[in-house]
Amino acid sequence: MSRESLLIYDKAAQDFDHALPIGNGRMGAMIYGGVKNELIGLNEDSVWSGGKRNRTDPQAKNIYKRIRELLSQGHVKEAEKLCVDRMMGIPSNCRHYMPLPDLHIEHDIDEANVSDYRLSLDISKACAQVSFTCEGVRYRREYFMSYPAAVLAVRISSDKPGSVSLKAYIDGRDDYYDDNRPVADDMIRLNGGCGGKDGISFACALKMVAEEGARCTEGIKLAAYGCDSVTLYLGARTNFYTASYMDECVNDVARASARGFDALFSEHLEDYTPIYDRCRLELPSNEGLRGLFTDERIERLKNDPSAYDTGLAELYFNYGRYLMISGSRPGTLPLNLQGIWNKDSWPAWGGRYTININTEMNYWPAEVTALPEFHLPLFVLLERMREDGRRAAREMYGCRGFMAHHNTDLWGDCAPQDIWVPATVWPMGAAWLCLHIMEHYRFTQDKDFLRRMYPTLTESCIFFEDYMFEDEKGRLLTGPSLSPENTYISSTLEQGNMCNGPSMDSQIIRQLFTDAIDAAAILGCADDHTKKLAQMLTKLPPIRVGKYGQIMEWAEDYDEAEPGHRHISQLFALYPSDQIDIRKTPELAKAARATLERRLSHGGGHTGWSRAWIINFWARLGDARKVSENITLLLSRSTNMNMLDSHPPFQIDGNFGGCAGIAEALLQSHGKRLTLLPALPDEWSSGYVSGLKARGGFTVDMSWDNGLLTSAEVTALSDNVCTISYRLPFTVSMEGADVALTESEYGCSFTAAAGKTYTITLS
Ligand code: FUC
Repeated sequence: MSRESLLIYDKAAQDFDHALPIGNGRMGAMIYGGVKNELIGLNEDSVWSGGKRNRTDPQAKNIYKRIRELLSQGHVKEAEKLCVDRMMGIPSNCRHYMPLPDLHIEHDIDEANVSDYRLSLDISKACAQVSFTCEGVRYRREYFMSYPAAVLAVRISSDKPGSVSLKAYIDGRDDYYDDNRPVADDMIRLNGGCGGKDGISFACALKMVAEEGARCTEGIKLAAYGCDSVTLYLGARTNFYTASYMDECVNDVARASARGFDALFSEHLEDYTPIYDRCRLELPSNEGLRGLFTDERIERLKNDPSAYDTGLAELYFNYGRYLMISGSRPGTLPLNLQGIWNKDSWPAWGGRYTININTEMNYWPAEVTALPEFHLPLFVLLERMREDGRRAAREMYGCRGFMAHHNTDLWGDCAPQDIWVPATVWPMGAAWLCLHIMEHYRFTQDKDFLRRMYPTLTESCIFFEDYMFEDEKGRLLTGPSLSPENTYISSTLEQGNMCNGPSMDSQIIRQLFTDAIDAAAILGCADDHTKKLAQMLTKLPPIRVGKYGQIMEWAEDYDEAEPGHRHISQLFALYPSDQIDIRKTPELAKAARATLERRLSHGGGHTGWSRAWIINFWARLGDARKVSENITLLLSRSTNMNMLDSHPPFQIDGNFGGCAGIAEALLQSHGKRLTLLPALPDEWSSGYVSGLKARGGFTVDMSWDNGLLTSAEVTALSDNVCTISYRLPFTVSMEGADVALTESEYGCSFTAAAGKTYTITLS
């Protein structure tokens, strides 16, 4: 078996959903592969629509408790009206993401005579290629985005000297750039801005190096005639990162061109490949299917509901990791709704950080698939949110601490977003993001990180200490709030969104307080505040089972107006949290299953991200068949031909959620145990995975055959108790010697020593 790492097509992309993404974390490019007119869509992650601002409405403070009261009394419509009138942001939207101009290459080719066309993306090398034959000459274009050199490099060559003639230029929406002209006889620079005096300004520089032949500038274009090969270097910088952005992008391309394409490409491979290779998955793949073009493989699944393509699932996993490495790096902004790849001046949902599921989902595979440092940009944004989140807490709710609603932007805006009752007034955004702190610690065991982020975690808890209220039953509830985007039907048959104490809020707060208490214990800094959190935990409403045997979504056992709704927020407790666990809370796990079955039987899972979440749920419930079915549905119904996730439209969260779901089928490490192959689909009967990470700081390599584990190795990062759970008995050895095991309710435990590798063998 070899890894699935190639996306390949026999035609150029006609639209964005066929174009292939490359990126260096900060800059992104979509390669369309046109023969005569090549279009390369460009992005830079800090190109957003404007500057930082304060949108909180202090009037909210005078009204939110009244809204809470109205909701308790069942006056839902009145409460919702007051919310819309008095609790929205001023103005109502955060900033939104925008594209850079495009790079165009006009290749002097007789398109009518082109044959043997190929467009491909090799994700094991993070480079794209276009090749074709025209009038007996074979042409090749190679594209990669270098992280170390901070440039896009494109080489156009052929097997016949003197046959490359082309023009290259950068252009796009001219309402947002001021200047686009040659700054040297081989370089063009475009300067632009996105509006507002404190807004984002950017510059792109394009440099051409030609081998033999002639080269000149023609207006805004760089032209090459009769060359052996032409290499283009493109740099982009913004004032978000540096005041000298105009000079820096010129320096980037000057430095890169001085070193040359081959040297940059070797450096790129040295940078990229070790990260990509940290984790390897090999599933049985069918050679016949491997011979098909990628769009044919996806079409095949669309056309035949009973078909599956294990190799494509493997490719989807590898692609998720590729997109994370290419879409964000330490020091850049986190992945937004489109990662960094966006063509629209006004993208769907503004291409923002939607933090009622989507941004969190982007980071689900980061730890388990061995990309922990790629998680870090999220924490930088979280830190940036604290200032605005404090203001929102203080001015809108009269509370200490910090909080955010359901969106944020590059500046960390925390005020309400949109004027949309089903989503806008939801106080949980910052809290959910804060759960990533302990998650990063559990995998990496990085105490310094935890120490640095602990104040953020506790500051989020402090908001809820002030904000929650005790109802007549003595329960601590949030409100006014909602269960993200879903509508209930009350006992009086009234429909509503706003409510007090939706289940997801209590589940997030339970995890938040538990994380803060655990972090304090690890850091040895527990105090009276930690004790208070422990007391408050006992007053949070428990997870409850409703009339359909389902996990209740709201504090009352309401029906849903749309029982197949894409959000399944009440199962937050099953994944990503582990408050519902098949071993520890079997009754709740049964109710979680009923919840999923109810959602799915009403057409649930219709967006890519929702389907991806469902895969993770089934994996946690140990249902391999459902995992397999839903992976196929994700591939066939919610995957564009370039393998990017489709909401529709393109939204990258499903790629990451799906990647995490595949990992979750192979290894789980919640509930203080490592469960090996917990939901292995029958079609993945034999396989191999290495480098998966587990909570507690373990690295896991495994092989299996006929659906059964053949060997597993667990390497410990630090001294720690390791509990292994597998459905058959096993022994553990280290350096050839047996390791004594203690049986516990959920597996067999031993004390692992830092740096040692333990071999698990079936007995
Ligand atoms: C939430 C979801 C939508 C979409 C948007 C970006 O509002 O309900 O489906 O993913 O975020």
